[in-house]
Formats: sequence, structure tokens, C-alpha cells
Amino acid sequence: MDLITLSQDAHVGTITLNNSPKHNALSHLLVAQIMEALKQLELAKTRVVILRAPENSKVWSAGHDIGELPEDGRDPLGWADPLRELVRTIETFSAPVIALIDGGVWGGAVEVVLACDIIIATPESTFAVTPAKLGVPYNVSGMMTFMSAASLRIVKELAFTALPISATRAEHVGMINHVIESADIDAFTRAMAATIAANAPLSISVMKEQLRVLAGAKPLTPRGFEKVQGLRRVVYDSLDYHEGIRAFKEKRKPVFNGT
Ligand code: YXS
Repeated sequence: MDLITLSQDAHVGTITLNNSPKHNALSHLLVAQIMEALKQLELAKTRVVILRAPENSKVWSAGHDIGELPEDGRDPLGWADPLRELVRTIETFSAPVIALIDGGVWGGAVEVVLACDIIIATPESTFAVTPAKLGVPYNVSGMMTFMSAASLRIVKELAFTALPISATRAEHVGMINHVIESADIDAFTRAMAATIAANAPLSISVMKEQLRVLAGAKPLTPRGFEKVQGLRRVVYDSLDYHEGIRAFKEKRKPVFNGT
């Protein structure tokens, strides 16, 4: 596992994203290594996992690997997409996952962070929800992750502007748990992890699953789901979707025409 590092100290496991040249873009390979690490920690009956990037990272994760977004008419965020699998794995992991954020979090990486149970960030950290910047149709469960993390009005501002918001604002609107100075965040996070690890793991594990099931219990009729999927197809079949990806690869601003 060369794109991450994995360490374990008593009941606390730490996964560090470590592909800085690509700003920890969530490629198939990086996600596979995170999933493998989570599997090892689950087998070791780990009581808390800390998911982080190296200290003083300018970018915690640049989100989905844009080079891996399909352009052949397939849903770019379908069930089997590695980002989707990672979000589900974090949500169903048997113990709490704490996201320790230091740097910019972009696109689908914001959803990965929001899928974590507790989020602790440095003041320099930012969060940017970017589908509109690339012309991507975000998927249904992903939008529910955002809606579970902040009010609808905040989600709309994040989604429509695609602008980064600060950790301070994210905390103010209840999207993250704590903003802690860079010099103190490691000790603060480890202290919280130790507190959780000293509590009853079965009770915590069941409460985590109860909260997941209850938070996800939202009515969506089959007809409603099919309508949303049809609307998403219009987007990922659009010229704007291809323009968004091409513009990123050509390092230029995209020009969207709404077609
Ligand atoms: O030019 P080289 O080969 O060195 O590669 C550059 C970037 O192309 C690459 N890179 C990425 N490659 C694939 N997927 C990415 N998401 C990605 N982000 C970056 O990493 C190398 C260094 O990037 P560079 O030169 O731009 O670094 P920088 O320090 O000037 O700028 C850092 C960022 C993060 C501000 C910048 O890289 C950036 O804006 N990245 C894209 C962030 C983004 O829009 N992410 C959303 C990805 S799509 C996604 O998550 C969902 C599908 S959705 O959009 O729906 O939420």
C-alpha cells in the first residue's frame, strides 16, 4: 500500500492518504488501498479510525480522480464507482471514523469526509462541493449525505457556487465538529479517539448503525428515483459534462452552454 500509510495504536487505527503529487485524488487505486486498510482494521476489531492526510497538506484530497470519470455515456457516479463504495464502507464500518482535516477538501472527497462520524479540521481547511464546476450530475445518495450534514440552504449554496467554504463557517453551520489549530489538532483528535476507544465498543457500534439507518430513512418513491436518474442522465450525456472534464485536463476555465 504505497498511496496510504496505516498504523495502529492499541484500539485506534490511523489511515493517512499519501499521494501528494496527485493531491490524494480518489483514484480506483487509492480508494482500493483505503478499503483494504479499513478491512484490516475491522478484522483487528479497531474501536476508532482516524482518516487523515500528512500534516500541513495544502490539499487533503482533490476529490474523484477526474481522469477516471467516464465520458462514454456511463453514469460517472454509479453504484460500483470507487468513491461510492468508499462512502458506503465508511458509513457501515463497525466503529467511529474521525476525519482529521488539514488542507483543502474538494468534490467527492467532501462527501467522503461527511460520511465520517466526526470531523475535526484546522482553521486553514476548506470544503468545496464541485459538481457544478465540472458539469457532473451528483448521485442521489451523495446528495443525501450533503443534506444530512447541513441545512438545505447551505447545501444549495455549496452546490450552486462550487466555492470552497472555510472550516470556521463549516463549524458555524454544524457541518463539522471542531476547528482546532494545526499545532494542537493531532493531540486533540487522539484524545477524543482514546475517549471513544475506552467506552463500550458494542454500544457505540450499534448506535452508529442505528443512526445510519434512521438518518437514511427518507421516503423516495420508485417513480421519484427514476425521475432523478433520468434527469442525471441528461446531465452526464450533455456537452457541458464533457466540457467540464476537458477544461480541467487542458488547465483552462470551462465554458458551459447549458447543452
Ligand atoms: O498536471 P499534473 O499531471 O501534475 O496533475 C496535476 C492535476 O491535474 C492533478 N489533480 C488531479 N488529477 C485528477 N483528479 C483530480 N481531482 C485532481 N486534482 C488535481 O494533480 C496535479 C497537481 O494539481 P495542480 O497543479 O492543479 O495543483 P494546485 O496546487 O495548483 O491546485 C490544487 C487544486 C486542488 C486547487 C487543483 O488541483 C484542483 O482544483 N483540483 C480539482 C479539484 C476538483 O474540482 N475536484 C473535484 C473532482 S470531481 C469529483 O470529485 C466529483 C465527480 S464532483 O465534482 O461531482 O464532486
